[in-house]
Amino acid sequence: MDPQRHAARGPAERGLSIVVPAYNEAHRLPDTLPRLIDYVRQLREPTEIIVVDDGSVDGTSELARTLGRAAGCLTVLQSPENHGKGASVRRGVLAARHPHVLYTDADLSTPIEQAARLRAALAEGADVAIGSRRLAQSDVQVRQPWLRGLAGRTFSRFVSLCLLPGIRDSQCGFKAFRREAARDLFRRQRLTRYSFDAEVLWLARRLGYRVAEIPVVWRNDPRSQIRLMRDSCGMLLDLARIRFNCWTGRYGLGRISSSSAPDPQR
Ligand SMILES: Nc1nc2c(ncn2[C@@H]2O[C@H](COP(=O)(O)OP(=O)(O)O)[C@@H](O)[C@H]2O)c(=O)[nH]1
Ligand SMILES: [Mg+2]
Repeated sequence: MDPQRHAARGPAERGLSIVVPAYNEAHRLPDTLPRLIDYVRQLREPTEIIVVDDGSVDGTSELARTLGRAAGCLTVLQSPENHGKGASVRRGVLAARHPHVLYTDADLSTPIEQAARLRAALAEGADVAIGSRRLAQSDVQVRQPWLRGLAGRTFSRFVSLCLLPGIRDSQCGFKAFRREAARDLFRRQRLTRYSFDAEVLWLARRLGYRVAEIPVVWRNDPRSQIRLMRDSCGMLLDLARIRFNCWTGRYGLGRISSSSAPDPQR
């Protein structure tokens, strides 16, 4: 592993890109975007907000442009068709310009102020810092409905058993990356729907990036777009796809140099 890559990082890394995947979010953006814009204004460092509209049919893009016009820090990337949350996060992350890249769900179930916790972990040497609802210090103030919560916990446990030992919550929609790590990981990403988080974290470990799981606040917004039965089955199939993609060389892992090989301690 390259020690330079993991050295503590200082003020050179000022600058934050916030990516918001948005599928039919016209009902939530009037609350979400002003909160994000207020937050980035307070930071006093280079910032941008990238809304990725994934083929919405409710005027999400137009509304985002209107809400962001005065702020001058908001970009809207619009896809004509729906490609999935994973595809949209990828598009936003690859367009990001600042050294810290964070993605958040449009409902801000994790308040954006929690970004400071993830960025502190990046500043201390992590390449990837993931929000978690399942650590002792996590503060879940409004829970998901019990069936949705049970499905989420079961999936996370399954991911932890099969792919990501030691990671308690792979699915929280609030994650931050150092930009170079993000570009490397999201260029390799293949899954376009909800399991992309697990895929990106699995790739991060395989490539020797340092992943930190950080407790965050969570206030669930009940207006979920996930369709439990359909999406749960698809997500389980996706986990098998990660193994398949690995065997068939689709992640380009054969090109990992010995200096970036996975750390067997993790
Ligand atoms: N781009 C994209 N985003 C999606 C899609 N489905 C959901 N999202 C986004 O994913 C995020 C999480 O969705 P949400 O409904 O809050 O899911 P939950 O809280 O996990 O039940 C939101 O920002 C949605 O707009 C999709 O098909 N494409
Ligand atoms: Mg949500």
